Amino acid sequence: MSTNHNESVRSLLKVYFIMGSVNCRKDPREVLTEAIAGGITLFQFREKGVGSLVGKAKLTLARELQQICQKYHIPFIVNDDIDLAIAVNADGVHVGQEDEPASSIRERIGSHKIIGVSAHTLEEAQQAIKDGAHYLGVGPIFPTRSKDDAREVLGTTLLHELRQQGISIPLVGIGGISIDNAASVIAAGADGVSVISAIASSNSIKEAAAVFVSSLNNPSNKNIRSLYS
Ligand code: TZP
Ligand code: MG
Repeated sequence: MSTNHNESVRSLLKVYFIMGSVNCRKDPREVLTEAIAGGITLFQFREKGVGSLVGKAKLTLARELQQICQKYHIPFIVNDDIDLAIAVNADGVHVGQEDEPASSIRERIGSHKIIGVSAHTLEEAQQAIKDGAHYLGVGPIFPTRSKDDAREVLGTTLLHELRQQGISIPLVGIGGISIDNAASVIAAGADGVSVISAIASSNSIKEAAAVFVSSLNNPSNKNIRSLYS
């Protein structure tokens, strides 16, 4: 896919679903298929944490999830594992501050692939932009149980600050985002929300995704708490 246009990445970030096998209460293939049916706009394969798949099993799941994404024209992003992204010819990668800089990743994966970088400060954001990131993931916005080594909770302050400083790159908020607080993330300046558990742990994956989509398209929509009980 072409990433020459900031705007195409911006619209892909709206409801950015992230998961790996450990985040799923049922078959990840089913979870992804239902989330796509609910209207997610982008998918990131993040196979991390205790009990996560490695080696061939990880590669196989990546390929299967990628095929589902391809069938429904949802770009497939790989978290951290650049070699895996290259092996499967993913649409892009997402990396953290501990990982390789975007500039050297671009040389390895090619200029037409999406590169997302996590940023926790203004300085990290400015550096990632210099290095050629297409979008920034900002968080954790709220407390999260989905990341063992999560940094300090930021609230929506950094999103505001980045926009106030004139940063116009696509931004997505991450960490503890639910239907109840998603609108505040957008109001602070994000183009979309990255979500693991509020979709993957829902009793009804498709409806959960659809509620995010409709609430972000129409922030006055009522929340549907029953999906998470
Ligand atoms: N990076 C910052 S917070 C987080 C990641 C990967 C986890 C987000 O998961 P959840 O369940 O949506 O809080
Ligand atoms: Mg990382």
